[in-house]
Amino acid sequence: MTAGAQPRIDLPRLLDRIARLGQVGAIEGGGVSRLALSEEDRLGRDLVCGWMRELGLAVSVDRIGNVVGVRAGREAGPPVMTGSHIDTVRTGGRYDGNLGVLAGLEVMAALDDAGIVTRRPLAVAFFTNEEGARFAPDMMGSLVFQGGLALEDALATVGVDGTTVGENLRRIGYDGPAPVGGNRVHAFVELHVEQGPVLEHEGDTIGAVTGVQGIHWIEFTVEGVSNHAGTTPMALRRDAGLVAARIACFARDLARRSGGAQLATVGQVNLFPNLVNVIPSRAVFTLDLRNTDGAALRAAIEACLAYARQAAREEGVRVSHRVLADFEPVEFDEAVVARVEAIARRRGLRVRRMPSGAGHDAQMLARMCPTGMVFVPSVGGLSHNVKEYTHDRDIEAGAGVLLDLMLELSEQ
Ligand code: HGY
Ligand code: MN
Ligand code: MN
Repeated sequence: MTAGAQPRIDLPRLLDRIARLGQVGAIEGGGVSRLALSEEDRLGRDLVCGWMRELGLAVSVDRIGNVVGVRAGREAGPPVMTGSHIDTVRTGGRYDGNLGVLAGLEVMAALDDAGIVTRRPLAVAFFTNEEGARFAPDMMGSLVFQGGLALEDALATVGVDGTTVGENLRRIGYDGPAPVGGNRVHAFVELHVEQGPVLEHEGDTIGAVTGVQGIHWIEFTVEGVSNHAGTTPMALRRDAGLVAARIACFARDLARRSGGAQLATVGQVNLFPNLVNVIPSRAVFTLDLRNTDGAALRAAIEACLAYARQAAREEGVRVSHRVLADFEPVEFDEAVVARVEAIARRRGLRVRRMPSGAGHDAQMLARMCPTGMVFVPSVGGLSHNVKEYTHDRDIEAGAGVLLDLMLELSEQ
């Protein structure tokens, strides 16, 4: 690291960027709706790419729309990379993903202010469609970046609105030229809001994230028979909506019986014809199953599929399913986790090791390089909610840990 002043995070500058990006797709209540590959996503991408160029980063866009800004080091070679995502769920907050990308830009700016050139190049990335709320699976861009999903399959993915990733990527102009394979990264570190209640509840400021739990998304389709709600005896019904409800209740009871490690969520339900006085002939719904224990997650998946078949037999309907996402639990690199802990302590911050409940791009990068994450507290544990909030002091603390972490990794 060339001699220079001690780099420091300029909090007002970081908060200003968070606020300005938060205006892109702003919705009532202080949140953000910036679904992957939407017009709002395009505007957000344009804004962040502009900031990358203002910082003198070499910006590349790859064929799935991942954007990487590189700051040259004294030596060439694979960069120390940070980043996250700027797409959001439809009722998202301004910190989920966005904080990690903008804190990465702030690290670059702080190094510029201090006149520091690191040994290794540094990079800030935002990956396409981390949320998976419009196009499954989630973490799609980072999965293609890592080589875990073929580009053609990703581009052909049909979203909840019936259009494909490829056509939307072209429409917003982010079907970039950079190849998606063969990426080399020295290490990847991601700053992210916890999106849960643990840090706040325990009074800790920094989470040294040990890994990410397994994630499995199933889309069920149940097909019964529409009929009149007033003339059809209960015993003669073939009610698709009922079977959907039974499967949802089974999954929740299964999770509750497992003592907390197993999570089950039915987030999306579509009934047809969805009318007050018509027995539904079709139900299409999603089941999100997660567990830190891979074997337990497999068992929960099988139990839910077996129950769905049993309920369908009992109700005389047909049930089919397709897998929308399937990711094993991931452990982050112990040396990186230990660095997060040591840096936080050196900065006088309370820190705890913890797994991540949410999926992150880091879980894909962990397949290709030493990877870790830094969490900061979410007020009230809220996320995927317009009221998502993290205190300024915690943003400053997290960005400071990220700065030191990238400096250490770039000189190692
Ligand atoms: O689903 C997740 O955990 C992430 O927000 N994509
Ligand atoms: Mn996120
Ligand atoms: Mn999210």
